[in-house]
Amino acid sequence: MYGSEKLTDESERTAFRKAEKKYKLYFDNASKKKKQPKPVDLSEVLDFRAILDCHMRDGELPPAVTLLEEKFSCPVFSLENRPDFYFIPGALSVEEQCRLIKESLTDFPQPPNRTNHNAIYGPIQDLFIAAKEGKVLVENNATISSSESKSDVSNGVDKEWKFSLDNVESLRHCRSISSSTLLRKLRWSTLGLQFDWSKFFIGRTPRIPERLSLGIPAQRNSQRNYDVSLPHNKIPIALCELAKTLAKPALPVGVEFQPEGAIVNYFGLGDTLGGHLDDMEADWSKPIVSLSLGCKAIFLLGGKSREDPPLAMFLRSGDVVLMAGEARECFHGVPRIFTDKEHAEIAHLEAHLSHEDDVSFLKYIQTSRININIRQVF
Ligand SMILES: O=C(O)CCC(=O)C(=O)O
Repeated sequence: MYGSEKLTDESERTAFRKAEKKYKLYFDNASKKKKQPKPVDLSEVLDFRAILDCHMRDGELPPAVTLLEEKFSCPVFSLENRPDFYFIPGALSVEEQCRLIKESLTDFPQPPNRTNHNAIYGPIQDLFIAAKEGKVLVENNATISSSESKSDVSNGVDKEWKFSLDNVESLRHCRSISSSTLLRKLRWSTLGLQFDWSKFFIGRTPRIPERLSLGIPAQRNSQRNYDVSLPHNKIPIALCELAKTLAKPALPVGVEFQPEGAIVNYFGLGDTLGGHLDDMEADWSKPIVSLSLGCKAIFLLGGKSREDPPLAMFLRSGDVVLMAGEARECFHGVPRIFTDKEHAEIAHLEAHLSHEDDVSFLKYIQTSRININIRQVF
């Protein structure tokens, strides 16, 4: 599901794959200078911000787009041919976006929450701070001469890793990796009930590809991969309250969303999230509340089969998507993020993170996108 797989003939087989290939980042090899992204035709990408602007000026909505009147404090759009899918452009204030970006990099990946690094390095404490301080993560069986934090890391199996400030020369005989590389390779972390992605994926390849690639309608696999025995903290209250409020347009009046688990996805240039279904929760009438932060992305919303041609739409920082009911049976994914100045559309974040204390957050988000998707598990 994560990463960029080799596009073989297989990739051309379904309408979903064709769309992924159309929007994916490719570089122009012809250019001798700096690698240039190949131009892509974005004319068919649905732009809900432009639709919102047009609506504010009393303009007409595109034929398949509907505005849900009086459903929420800001305009909520739905799509005629994709029931139970909701798009709330600019739902998050710039303050909320910046707070969530900071939490996604500092608090959310902290143990006992799990990340994609757990499988190799065990739980890692304070990765963002370590990256800021230029620390190196070193396998513990090596002799390290100088001071450093004790047992920052332990995978609970057979290896221990800890952060060191030592220079590269003294670490020559140790297995080590810089924390800035680890931060760049951070792909996901989980909040609340822990979802052990490593049981589901080997590296970047799904273990049960038939479910993800053949367009088989998903079964309700409640708690299939949530491991309630894994130590976990509840989802932070502020995020819980935000998700409860945002979920309202997708729920009947009087029904409350109960956030129990969340996945934070981190995207850098060239990273993709392949077409998939989220079928691990018990009750699909409850929405997935999905928040976009940082660089702009293209989101593909397909149908119940990979053969159904997906709709492409832009996701900008502050946009919120809700997928409930029938929409939960639709394949979806992220084939592209834009990190260049013209397309990333993060000027409001740059202005808000301009204080010198925020420079490390700003640097990260200028080339990254973060998605937080919050779920009711039971
Ligand atoms: O990044 C996004 O906007 C979508 C995330 C998603 O589909 C997922 O984590 O299941």
